[in-house]
Amino acid sequence: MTNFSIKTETIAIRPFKDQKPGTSGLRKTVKHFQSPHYLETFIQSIFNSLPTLKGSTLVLGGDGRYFNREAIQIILGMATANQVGKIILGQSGILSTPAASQLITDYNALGGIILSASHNAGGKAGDFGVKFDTANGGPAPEKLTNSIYQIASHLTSYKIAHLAHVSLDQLGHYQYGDMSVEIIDSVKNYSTLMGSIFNFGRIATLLTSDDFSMCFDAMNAVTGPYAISILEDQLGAPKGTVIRGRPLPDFGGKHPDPNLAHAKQLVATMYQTENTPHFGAASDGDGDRNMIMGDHFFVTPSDSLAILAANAHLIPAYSKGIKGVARSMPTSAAVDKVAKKMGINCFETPTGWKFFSNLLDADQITLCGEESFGTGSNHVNEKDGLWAVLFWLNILAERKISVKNIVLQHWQEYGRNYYTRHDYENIPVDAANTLFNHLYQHLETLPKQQFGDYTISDADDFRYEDPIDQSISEKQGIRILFDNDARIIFRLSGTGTEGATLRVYIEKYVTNNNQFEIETQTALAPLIKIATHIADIKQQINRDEPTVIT
Ligand code: G16
Repeated sequence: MTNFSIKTETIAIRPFKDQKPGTSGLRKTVKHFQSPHYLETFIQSIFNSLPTLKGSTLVLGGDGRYFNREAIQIILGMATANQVGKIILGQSGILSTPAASQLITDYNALGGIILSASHNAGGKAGDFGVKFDTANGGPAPEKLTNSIYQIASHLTSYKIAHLAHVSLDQLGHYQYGDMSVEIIDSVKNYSTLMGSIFNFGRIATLLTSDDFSMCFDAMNAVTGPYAISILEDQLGAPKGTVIRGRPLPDFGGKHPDPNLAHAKQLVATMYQTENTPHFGAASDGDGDRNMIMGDHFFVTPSDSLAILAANAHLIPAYSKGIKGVARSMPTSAAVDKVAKKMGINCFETPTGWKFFSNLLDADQITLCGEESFGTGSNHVNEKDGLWAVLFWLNILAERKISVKNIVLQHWQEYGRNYYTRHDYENIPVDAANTLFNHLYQHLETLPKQQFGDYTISDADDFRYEDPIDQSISEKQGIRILFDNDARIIFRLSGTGTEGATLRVYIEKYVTNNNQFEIETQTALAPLIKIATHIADIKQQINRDEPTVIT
C-alpha cells in the first residue's frame, strides 16, 4: 500500500450565513456549491460539530450527480487535514443513501457524508446537496443540523490537505498520511442485507416465471447498479428489466423524482395497451424513494406503507410481527387503520426522516413511511427505495394476485384514504410567508365552519414532542381536520432551492365499496376547492393551478 505524503493548509474565509440545512441536508444549486469555499465551509462545520472526529471512521459517497467526484476529492483532502482516521468510500464515489446508512453501522463509523440533492434535478445547472448521517445511520437530528448551521455562520477558516488526485474507481486500501481510504464495492453489503430480509428464492421464482414481468426505472440515478445487480444478476429478472440503469451526472436531463409527473417513461409503460408489465417501480436520485405501480394502476405512497404493514407477516424478517409504525403528519392515515387492527402503536411525526430515528433506535417502530415516496424499516435508519420494491415483490410472490387486487382487497378490509398532494413550486418567498400569516391569523376562527358536506372540527399548527428525547419541533405544518376523517394540510417544502414551494395535502376516508374506484382528483374535488378557498391561494400567490400533482 502506497502512503501518499500530504501537505496541510489552513484557509482563511468569511463565514456563510445561508448554510441552514432543510428537511434533509443542505441543498443549493451546483453553482452555489462551487462558489469559493462554500462546500468547504459546510464540511468543516460538520467536522467541527463532531467532538470525537479525530481518528474516527466516516463513510463517504454520493448519487453520482454533477460535482460529485470533485466534491469527494475536496472532502478527502479536508478529512485528512482534520485527522479523520479512515474513510469508507463507495467505488467511483457512488453510494445510495440507504447503502451509506448501512455501511455506517456495519463499519461502526462516526457518521457518513452523502452527496445528494435527492430527487432535485442534477447537471451543471441543477442542484447539489450534502447530507450528514450520524453513527446510527440516521439523518442528523435538528439539534446537530442547527449546531452545524451556527458553526458555518461564524467559521473563519478551514483545513485542507492537497492530496495527489485520488482515483475513485479502483477497489482497495490507500493511505494518505495518517488517514486510510478504503474503496469498497457499493452494492455488496447492501445486497447481502436485502437477502437476509426477503425470501430471495420466492422472488426469483416470480421474476423468472413466464406469467410475470416487471419494469424498474432507475431514472439514470444511483439505484441503477443496485437494481441491476439484485433484480437481474441475482434474482434472474430478464435483462432490460431495469431501464435507465446507468447513473448519469445530469440524470439524462430529467428530474430523478419517482412520481407520476417525472417518471413518465415508467408511467407510459404501465399504461400501455399491450404487454403491460405486472409490476412497475422507480427510485430517485439517491435511492431512498420509491414509486410502486401495477398494470394500469398507481399505488399512493401512503397506501403502500399501509399495505406493507398489513402484509409484513409474509416477509421473513418481519414474520414474527412488527412493533409499531410511524408516518409523517401529512402522510394519509391509511397505516393508522392497519395499526389499530393489529393493536400496535402508530406515531405521527413531522416531515423528515430524521424524526423516525429515535423511534427506530428505541425499537418502538418496525416500519415507517412518508407521502413523499419514502418507506423504510428498522433494517437501516434511512428510507430505502429498493427495499420497498423487494418488499412488494415478496408480497406478490406470496399472494399471487395483481397489485391492483392487493390494493382493492386492502381497501375492502380497511377503507380507502383518498389522497393527493398539490405543489405550487417556485413561488416568491414573501408571497408564501404572507399566505401562511393569513392562515395563522384565521386558524382560531376555522373550527365549526361548514363547507358543503365538510365541517371543520379542529385547526392547528402541528407541534411535535419527540416521545423518546422530549425535544420539541414547532411550526411543522397547518392541519385542518374535518368531522368525517377528511384533512387538509398546508406546508412549505424544506428541500427546494429556488423560491418557496407550497404543498397542499388533501385526504378523505371512505368505507363504501361503491366509492373505491372514483378518479382521485374527482373524489377530492370538493376538498381541493375548500383548500384553495381557506388559504386564498389564487389571491395570495397568483397561481391558478398547482405545478405538480401527485
Ligand atoms: C426529504 C426527507 C423526507 C421528506 C422529503 C420531502 O426527502 O428525507 O423525509 O419527506 O424530503 O420534504 P419537503 O416536503 O420538505 O420537500 P429526500 O428524498 O429529498 O431526502
